Amino acid sequence: MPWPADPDTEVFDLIDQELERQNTSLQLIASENFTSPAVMQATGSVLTNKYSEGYPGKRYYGGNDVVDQVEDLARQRACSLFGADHANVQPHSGANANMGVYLALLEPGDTVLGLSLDHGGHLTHGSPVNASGQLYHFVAYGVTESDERIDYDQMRDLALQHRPKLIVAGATAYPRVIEPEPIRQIADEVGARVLFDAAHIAGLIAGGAHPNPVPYSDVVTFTTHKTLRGPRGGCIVCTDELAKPIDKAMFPGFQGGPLEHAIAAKAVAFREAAMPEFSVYAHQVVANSRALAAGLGSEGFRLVSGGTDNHMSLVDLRSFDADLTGKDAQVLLDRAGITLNKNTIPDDPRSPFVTSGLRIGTPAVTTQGMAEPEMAQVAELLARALRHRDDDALIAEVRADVATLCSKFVPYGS
Ligand code: DSN
Repeated sequence: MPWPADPDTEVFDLIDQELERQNTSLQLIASENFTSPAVMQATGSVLTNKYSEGYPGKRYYGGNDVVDQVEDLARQRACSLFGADHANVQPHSGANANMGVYLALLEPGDTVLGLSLDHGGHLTHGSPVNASGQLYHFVAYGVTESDERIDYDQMRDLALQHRPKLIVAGATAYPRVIEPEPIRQIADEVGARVLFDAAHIAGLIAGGAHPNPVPYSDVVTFTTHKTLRGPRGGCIVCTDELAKPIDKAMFPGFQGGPLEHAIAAKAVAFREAAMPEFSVYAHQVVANSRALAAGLGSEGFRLVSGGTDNHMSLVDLRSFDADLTGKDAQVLLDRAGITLNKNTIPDDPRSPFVTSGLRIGTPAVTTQGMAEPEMAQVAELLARALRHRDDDALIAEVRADVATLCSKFVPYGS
């Protein structure tokens, strides 16, 4: 039975449209990036055809000699990149990686500390609408009111009060360095384990631009598609002691067959991230983020915590325009060719669907070669669009200027 000869124009026309969108507009979503052609080649490879439930050397299906080598390579490269004892490269996503860790380390009802969602934490760090918050007793720590940075004193107080089995570090909307050492100290004081969710900053860690949490953590989870610039997926690295329970939790505990095409692409990305050029990239992501934050500050936006140490800024729109919500700003900026996401700011008076803030990231624009001068332009374009949001002609003008800027830095040119 041959495959259809006629091209599926419905789907492939849409993919062409998405390519055009990515090539001609600004991608400022902090959790997105432009992955390499080699990563995409592996993702689109014949490995997608293979069932390989289990782990290298212990599969439930035949024909896995090659797949075993692929997965071993990915595991070795992940360990070497982050200086870890053991890696599990099978999580389909960061959320799955976190849930796999909980399954390995916790019993339902166990107490866990995690960063509050509205202070920058993640759904899987105990949100009541997520399985993590429904299965385990999460207690939230937050950022200080004064400087909007993680409140390690509060974390310690809560740890002493609640005696958690696990402390979850890491964030999805936090623009500062997260120090792994004080978290380890607090955990040791109360006999807790540490899970560091490095989803956002994995690439900054790999490139040496942020401290490596591996020596201070029992387990580190991350996604491979954000600053790390690999395929969409997750990964867990851990101590030798936890290798068996973590592997057992991911499969057969939580997931079925691994996506070996994605695992091959993760291996490709780990190799790329170990290269000296990637360190230059990671440092430039931060330099660009600082330049963008400075530009946004000059345009009248208040930056949560006063600035950034990583790949993102969290912008409080109220200083720019008290009536402008994150929701409206996101929709308007989409029209101007500037893609980003609305985000709550600490203690946001508006709901997570409306928000008073925007999250703005530099991983993708840095990959396409933009540097500090372009970040100043991006800040100006963004402010201009929001300032003239009722003027269609001016929005169209910003859209044209965005396209001109992007035409000098086309990520996927011919
Ligand atoms: N959706 C991811 C992010 O944008 O941060 C987190 O899961």
